[in-house]
Amino acid sequence: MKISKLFNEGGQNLGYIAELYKLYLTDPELVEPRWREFFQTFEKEEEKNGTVNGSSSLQISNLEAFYPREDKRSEVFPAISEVSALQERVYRMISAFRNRGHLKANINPLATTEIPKANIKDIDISFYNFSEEELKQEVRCANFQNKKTFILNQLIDELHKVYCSTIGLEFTHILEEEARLWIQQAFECRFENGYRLDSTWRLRCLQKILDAEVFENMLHTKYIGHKRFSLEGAETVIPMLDVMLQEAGKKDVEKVVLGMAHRGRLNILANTVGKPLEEIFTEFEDQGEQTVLGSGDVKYHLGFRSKYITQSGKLIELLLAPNPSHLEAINPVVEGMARAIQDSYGEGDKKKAMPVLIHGDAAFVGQGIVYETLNFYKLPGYTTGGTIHIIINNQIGFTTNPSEGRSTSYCTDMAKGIEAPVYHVNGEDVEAACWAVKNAVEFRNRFNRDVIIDLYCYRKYGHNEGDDPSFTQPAIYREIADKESIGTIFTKQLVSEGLITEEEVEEYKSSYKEKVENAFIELNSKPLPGEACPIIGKLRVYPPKTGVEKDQLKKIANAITNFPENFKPHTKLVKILEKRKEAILKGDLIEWGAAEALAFGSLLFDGVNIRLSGEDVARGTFSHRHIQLVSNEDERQRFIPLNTLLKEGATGHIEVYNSPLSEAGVMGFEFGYSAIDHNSLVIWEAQFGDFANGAQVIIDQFVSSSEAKWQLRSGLVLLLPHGYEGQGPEHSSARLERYLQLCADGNMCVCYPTTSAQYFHLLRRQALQKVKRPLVVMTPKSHLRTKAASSSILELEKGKFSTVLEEDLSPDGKPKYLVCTTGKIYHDFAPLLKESKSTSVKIVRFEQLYPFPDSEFREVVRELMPRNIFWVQEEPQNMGAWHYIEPLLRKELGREVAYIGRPASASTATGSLKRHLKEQKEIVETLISAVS
Ligand SMILES: Cc1ncc(C[n+]2csc(CCOP(=O)(O)OP(=O)(O)O)c2C)c(N)n1
Repeated sequence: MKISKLFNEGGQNLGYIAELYKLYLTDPELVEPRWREFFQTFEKEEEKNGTVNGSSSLQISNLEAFYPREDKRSEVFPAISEVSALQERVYRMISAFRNRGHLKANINPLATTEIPKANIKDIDISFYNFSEEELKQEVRCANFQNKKTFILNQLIDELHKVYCSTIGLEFTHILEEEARLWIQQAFECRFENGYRLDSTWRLRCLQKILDAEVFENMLHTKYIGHKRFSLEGAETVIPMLDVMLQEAGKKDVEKVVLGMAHRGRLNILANTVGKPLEEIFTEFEDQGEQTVLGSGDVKYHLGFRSKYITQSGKLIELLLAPNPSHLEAINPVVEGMARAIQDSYGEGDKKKAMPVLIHGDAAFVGQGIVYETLNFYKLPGYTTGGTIHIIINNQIGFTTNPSEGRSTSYCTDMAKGIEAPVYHVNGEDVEAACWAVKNAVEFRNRFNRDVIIDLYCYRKYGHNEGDDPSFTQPAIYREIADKESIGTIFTKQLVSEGLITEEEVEEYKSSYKEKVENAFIELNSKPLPGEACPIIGKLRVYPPKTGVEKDQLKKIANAITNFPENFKPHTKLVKILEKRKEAILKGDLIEWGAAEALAFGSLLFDGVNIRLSGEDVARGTFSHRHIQLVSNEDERQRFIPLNTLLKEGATGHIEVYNSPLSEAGVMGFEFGYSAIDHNSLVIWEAQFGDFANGAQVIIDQFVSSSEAKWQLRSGLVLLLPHGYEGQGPEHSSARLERYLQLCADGNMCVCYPTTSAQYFHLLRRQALQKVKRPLVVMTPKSHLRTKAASSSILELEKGKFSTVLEEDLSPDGKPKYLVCTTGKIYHDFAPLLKESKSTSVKIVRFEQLYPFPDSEFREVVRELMPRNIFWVQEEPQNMGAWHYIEPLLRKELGREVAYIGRPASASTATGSLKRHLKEQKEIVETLISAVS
């Protein structure tokens, strides 16, 4: 008989059996041996019948179908309780508390707000119909608190104490058994195993809370109405971070990378990260006008580096990453930074650097980038061995209530998808919060998984200090106005425990106040700094040597097909790679993919590590790269032939990661990586350049502006396939115009190379350049393998990256027309111009658009007196480089420049191939007739 059939025929016991079976699936030990045997027998039978996977009748989800709906359970259960044994009801109860006890936990410090929860009956003891007699009996307890048996009454008390106190733990969704059982045991036994902080630590926590409180009070009185995004209502975070760092120190953590938004940031900077108070106040006084490099940023976005010494004398380096206003955008950046630090320790060592992300409740549930980042936790290219997440859950987002901001019960619910344990903690219970964070660090260290602490608290003021929150949340704010501060509550607790007196607390507060006052005095007695600092300054590229000796190129060519004897890639692929190798060895034309392999290989000889990531980058979207090969016999085996260059004397290595299908998350990660590791060439490639706008926040807030705002430099390369080939509106344009619009102060480099040699030298220039700035490259699709875009080996050996390429097609060296252009359209019109005998044209290709190569351009147009000047592009007039370059050309040439290209358009490209071809033909014909 199938289990499903049994359930169908199970009549009124159906729900009960289903529940037992659920319990059995969680852990077979949780059900009585006779039930265990019973389920095992049926499983075996189903396996034999081959129905386990086919019919999925053993799946929980299937069982749900048989399980009575919530409102029917109470009807089913009384009937069962009459027939079933006490022990089975006890197991059911334990399971209910482990699964759903958090719903009854006392985690909300506010009475006027409600945590939206389903009405679950089985965490109510009356549900189990225990008689007076039964309550006194000894029962088995499914290993609860590591014990075999309990008196039922005591068991019920303990279940409440463990699962329904000020921490509500969600952990039963963790499928990895060892991790699940570890956390279960740690949580159930916490009161016996060091839950309470010792008196020294309790006092230290009180100090931290008082520091946090006094700091906010001082700012409140000194800078009335200034935005500071106070931490008040969530001061518990400060001792939590302190405990977290202590615990991290014990677990061999040497570096912590912190990312957080505005809420409480100044407080954390002052009281955790240790930014000098004077510096913080300077920012309040806005004295930075004189000192800030670049544009600077508002005070609550700035980062800081410092050193934290644990009680046992261990030094931990802290890096609080600067972040933009865009909530949660910092998440992947912090992960990338942490990964870069971890990689610097050597392969696989994820323990020494720990990422910590502090979130807001509304942003955590609302911003998609949160999930994109959570999804990294186990991926080889992106894991950081687990992240500690702390949510400052003040139960409001600006003026929006949770009921308006999420469909889930908790703001953390999506984190269950990555099997992270979630601790919902009452922010007014300082010790509970400290235990949670300690346990979280231990869990991360053991299981390399993310952990989430959802700190339920409140926000004392409005969204910022100028807002009146009672316009929109009058009842909540009436309650908050009457609340005792966390400092007061904790002081009372420690006073009642006899650890400290009220007078000592007041004395301590005064001494901290004095410290803050002194910082003000110090600040105001200092004269303002004199000279304003320059902005970041024009990017002037002092090109390193990028040509590569033929011998080295040959070594790299040989490596392209160098894989172990027992590793057999697809035979067709071997032929392609052999052909690539032969082309290089024989000195034939080098296509794009080969030039890229040669650039990468040569950089390995220069000691540069390469990290390439993006969707399907290992093969390449257009099947042009094949940098990492897959064994034809065992798909799990992968091999990167270029890494065999190590044996030839190369000292760098290359890592290639097919990324998740995410743009913002992955680009953010690579940005973070590249901001920390300036010695590696870090490349993110878009599947098609069009998709990069999914990462617009990362491009706008980090790639283009991080140096101006925060002096945070990155050498990230964005490879963006771009070009009009009739593939429709979403496979044509990387939106070159957007990048050009973002360029100023030498913040980054935007290039559109037209040959494989140019691409080769560009990559090498980027990697070898000392001063790092991001590089955006429009890369080809249809020209990946064409002769037109291929180069000779000599160009790789001797050449360099030319920002401008010129061709004089005039018969007498006195061209009548100047045709300026960039990128792929050159390959469409140049052959026709070259064929036409009647043209007298000079073509100038801008291979680098920004920084504008003014002197190189001047050089090629010197003494030129053209009759007409044209700019040719294939993008519509409101897109591409036109609006950027037109004023520059006009300034350089002192003349009007005529536009040839598609008219302005709302959409990037047509969806019709025929229409595309017609449009493309028209552009070329217009040009030919204009210059004929
Ligand atoms: C991506 C983004 N959208 C909108 C905003 C504007 N904004 C700033 S704070 C805030 C509310 C944030 O609520 P929550 O995440 O709960 O943090 P809290 O301010 O309550 O600490 C909003 C909507 C923003 N900064 N970033």
